[in-house]
Amino acid sequence: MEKYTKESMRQAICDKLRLNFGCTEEEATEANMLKACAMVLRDRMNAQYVDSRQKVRKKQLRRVHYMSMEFLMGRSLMKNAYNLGVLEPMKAAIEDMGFKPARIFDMEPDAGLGNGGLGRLAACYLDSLTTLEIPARGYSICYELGIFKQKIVDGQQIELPDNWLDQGDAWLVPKPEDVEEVHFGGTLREFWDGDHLHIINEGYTRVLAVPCDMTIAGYETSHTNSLRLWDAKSPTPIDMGLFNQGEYVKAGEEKAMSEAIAKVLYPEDNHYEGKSLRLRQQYFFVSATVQSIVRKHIQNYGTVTNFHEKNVIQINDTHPALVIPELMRILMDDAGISWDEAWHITVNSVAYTNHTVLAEALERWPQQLMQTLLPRIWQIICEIARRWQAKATDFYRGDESKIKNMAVIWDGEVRMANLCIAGGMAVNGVSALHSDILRNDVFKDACRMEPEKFKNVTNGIDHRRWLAEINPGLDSLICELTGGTDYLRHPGTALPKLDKFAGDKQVLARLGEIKHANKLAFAKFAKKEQGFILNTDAIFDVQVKRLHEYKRQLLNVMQIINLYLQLRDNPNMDLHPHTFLFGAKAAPGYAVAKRIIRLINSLADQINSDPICKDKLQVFFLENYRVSMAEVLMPASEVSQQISTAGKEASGTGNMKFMMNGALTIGTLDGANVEMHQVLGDENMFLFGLKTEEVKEMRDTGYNPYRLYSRDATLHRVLDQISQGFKDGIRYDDLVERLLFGSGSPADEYMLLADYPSYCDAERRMMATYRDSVKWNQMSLHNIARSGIFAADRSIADYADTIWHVPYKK
Ligand code: 26Q
Repeated sequence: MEKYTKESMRQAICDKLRLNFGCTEEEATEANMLKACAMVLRDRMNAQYVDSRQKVRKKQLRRVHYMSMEFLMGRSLMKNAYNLGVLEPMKAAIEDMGFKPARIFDMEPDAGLGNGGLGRLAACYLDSLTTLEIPARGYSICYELGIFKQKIVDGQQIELPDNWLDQGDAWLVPKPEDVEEVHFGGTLREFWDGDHLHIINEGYTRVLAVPCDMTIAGYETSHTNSLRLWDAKSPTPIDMGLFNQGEYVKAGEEKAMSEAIAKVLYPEDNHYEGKSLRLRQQYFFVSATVQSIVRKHIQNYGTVTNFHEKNVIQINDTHPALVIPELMRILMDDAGISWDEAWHITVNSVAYTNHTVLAEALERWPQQLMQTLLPRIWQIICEIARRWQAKATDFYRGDESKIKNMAVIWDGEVRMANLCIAGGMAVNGVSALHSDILRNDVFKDACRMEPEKFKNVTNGIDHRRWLAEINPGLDSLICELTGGTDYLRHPGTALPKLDKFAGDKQVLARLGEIKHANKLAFAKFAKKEQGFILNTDAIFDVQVKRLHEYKRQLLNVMQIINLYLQLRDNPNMDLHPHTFLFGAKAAPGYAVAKRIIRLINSLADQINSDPICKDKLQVFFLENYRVSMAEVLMPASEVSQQISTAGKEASGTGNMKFMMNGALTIGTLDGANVEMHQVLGDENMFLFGLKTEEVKEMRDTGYNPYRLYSRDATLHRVLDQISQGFKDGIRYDDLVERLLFGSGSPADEYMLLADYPSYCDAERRMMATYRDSVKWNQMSLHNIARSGIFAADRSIADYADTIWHVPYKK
């Protein structure tokens, strides 16, 4: 296809404005411009998509189906323009037409169809799947409302609906011709036909699944994939019978029930709640997806017997676990093959990625709910459970505790992780440490029985978005020093070339200048968004991630209070100016997390208004942390806080984004920090805290946070300050109580007090290093140079090699 020039791009945009909005470029609003630009790119991607599909069909390649309840896509205009290689002509054309490109890009709402790490990972993987030319499709739900918008009112989180489709539908193409029908409820009737047992469900409720597709462009390739988002529609607009009886509200109830399925994304992350609507969402998207995959497969091959050779279904956590019984159902009840044949196909098609070891996040659905909502699926799960249990009993010679651990159904609940282990061909963790914990702890017994299923694929991020696109200053420096744009396709081999510039003062100074320019840009953003005045000469010390006790935002708060109290004791203390930035959404029902947000705001209010802190200390809570904010923040960050209790954070991916943008990490040996440490060494990051084994041991031998509190005077002082609160008069005794005594949970469950002294020490080492800007920039350079292992291209290559067994572009 012809490359766009500024002129041809301008013409294309003009045509879109005329045809779709009936306006000229002079009359167009910024919103019109955004949509017109999106349409120009969408046309091009769709044209490529037709060719890609044809090629895949002709070559009969194995396809990857990536199923996830979340795809946190963020914005797409700049990303697509970048991948298509038309970012420059597009910016020039926009400018030529009298608009500011940055303002147009800023108009685009984030597609916030995800909570955090797991959802963003899925989005990064779509980019790499496409760039590596793997035939793939993502599947999810077209939520009307994405992750809530966070407002801070009087220091507290308020949730507002995120109606992203108002402005953000420009990338979606409805495909009504590919509609699927999903059935809920009903009763089963069994009958024999010769020697074949038929199982029929009668009296079920129908919901239509209508696909809305988003085309995905790769970098430097014409290969194109897509993300299929299912929208829920009722097959009947209204119940005419009820309507005619004058029951107007009742007449519309069924429609409302159906359409509620795609209304809203559940905002809990790393926490499971057994809500029936959530289970409906899961089955809705699973059933529509599996039906559509099997239908296409039969169209192409005329049989299901080779299904597993031509398809692989990767499931993002257990949320789509019902693919296993659903695929069994379709193969047996619709395609008419036997249990054994269907099982062979299923266990060779489905692979499961685990993202958490937190017990409260493992999905367990009540049998009652499963049985009434999905009677046939329940039947199949029972049979899977029975056979799996027989296998385990045989293997472990009836050892009750092992059989209990591995059970798919236990105590009236369906355990989704065990279902995935039984019915999948692979189970992978998302970092080396996490995969070890799965093998040796969480899924130990299953792993002994089927060790070959257990794999590791360390997470990665789309480095083209998270470095090149958002940090153009750093991108140019890298290109200059490594000899071109090779790093965009081969970061693992190109970025290490930067290491040899560690002694080059000029390069180090430029790195410092780039960071400073990015800090100014973020300060401008924070001023515009929230009216904050950031000190751009201060260290930008950042903790952004979902709010959760295990992530220990409170530990960071404790350390800041300590610093503040020291400054109060000694206002002339020699302290390099320090700006602490927090960003975090709390699940709306997570009261403790919300209290911590309020505490951060109370502390910020105190410190930012205390004259003693002027030009020295600042604390800000960034409202509504999201993908598009991270894109401005990552390039400006200098310190990355990755301080979870060892063994709790499966991987982390924010840690990788900071590293790639040259921030230095203060962190525990948790998740992917372990692998970061392997490439960086002690000398290029600030490690602290208990290791996974030590955490366990301390728990087992009786951890006593109260003793630490009574014996450590600074710790005592910090916690008392939290209890008492700050100038706004709000006390936080509840949080301190939770640390010292626990309340329904173990005291200091995440061991903040145990790690506190070592954390303060790491902070001191970091501040001392910051004074030596040459040293700092050297470390920063090494971080960038060695971040190549965290590119999503590497993760996808690992999946392709070890789990999917599909070829890809090298
Ligand atoms: C489950 C049932 C009902 C309602 C909600 C949920 C639910 C939703 C989202 C459970 C968990 C999540 C999200 C989990 C998540 O984001 N985990 C993170 O995944 C990242 C990518 O692998 C890792 O880097 C993080 O360590 C992990 O916390």
